[in-house]
Amino acid sequence: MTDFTALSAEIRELAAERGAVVLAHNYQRAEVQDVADFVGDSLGLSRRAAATSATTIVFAGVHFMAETAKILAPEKRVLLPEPNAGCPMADMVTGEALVAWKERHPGVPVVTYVNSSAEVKAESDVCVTSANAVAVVQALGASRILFAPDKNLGSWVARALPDVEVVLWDGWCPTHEDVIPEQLLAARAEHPDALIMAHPECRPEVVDLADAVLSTSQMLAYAAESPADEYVVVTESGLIHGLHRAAPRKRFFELSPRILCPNMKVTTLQKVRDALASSTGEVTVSDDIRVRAIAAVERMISIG
Ligand code: CIZ
Ligand code: SF4
Repeated sequence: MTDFTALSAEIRELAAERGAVVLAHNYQRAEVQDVADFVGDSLGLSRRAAATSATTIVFAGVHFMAETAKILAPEKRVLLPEPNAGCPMADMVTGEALVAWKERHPGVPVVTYVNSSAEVKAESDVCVTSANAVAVVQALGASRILFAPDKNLGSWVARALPDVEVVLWDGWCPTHEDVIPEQLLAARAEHPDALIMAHPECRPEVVDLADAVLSTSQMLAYAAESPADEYVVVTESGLIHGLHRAAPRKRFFELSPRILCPNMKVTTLQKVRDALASSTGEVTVSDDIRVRAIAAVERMISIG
């Protein structure tokens, strides 16, 4: 095993020197999670970014997450250690394409998953996360909505709220879309006493086989609070590290093959160190887009 001790110490020293805070997403490499000041989901981390007194935020995650932090904390410098860390799902819709879609459905509110660019958020009425999508859409009270970009999360909302017609954008997370029902059936056979927790970015036929459908933050809370001792975890592999921290005496099983998001794994300790040392990878959002994007994010926060 690589010894990360020296690099981690250097990162902590640099962060203190520069007045920086290091945030890491639940899907990051274990050693990157361990060096961070806070680990969490994209919205939780963005709220940390807004609340911290630090002037620089190093965001170990993917581009849309750093952008969301910048939207909520515009006066701070937000650094993405690996600028090529993107999200293929977020890239499946552009602001321009969303505007054209809205024009075909005049007057129908646009509900957008936080896994989207600032430009797309700016064209949306309200954002949602996987933790609050059902609650936010319910509170919206509309009989028909447009939902982008994740068709799987949108289908989950539609099934939870049969009175709402959900028009789906054709987007998906390649990492979660790859999970097939047979993998869950095999895990169920191998671990008959375990509860299966699945992320709503998985296909409906996968979600149907789970005992609980949860966001990453919800999985952490569920595993800590539920009386069960064993869990099968159907989301990106990085969450296993956090689950062991949240519930140290419980057992967590992954599917085979493992669920991995390559974009979440490109950020290494070296890259976090380099971003801190040379202030590289700054993420910016133009004022015009930011003001409209924050309205959609704040509407979610106020109703979710
Ligand atoms: O919102 C997030 O951080 C993502 C991508 C997943 C989740 O369920 O927390
Ligand atoms: Fe995007 Fe999926 Fe990777 Fe999350 S796990 S960053 S939704 S590709």
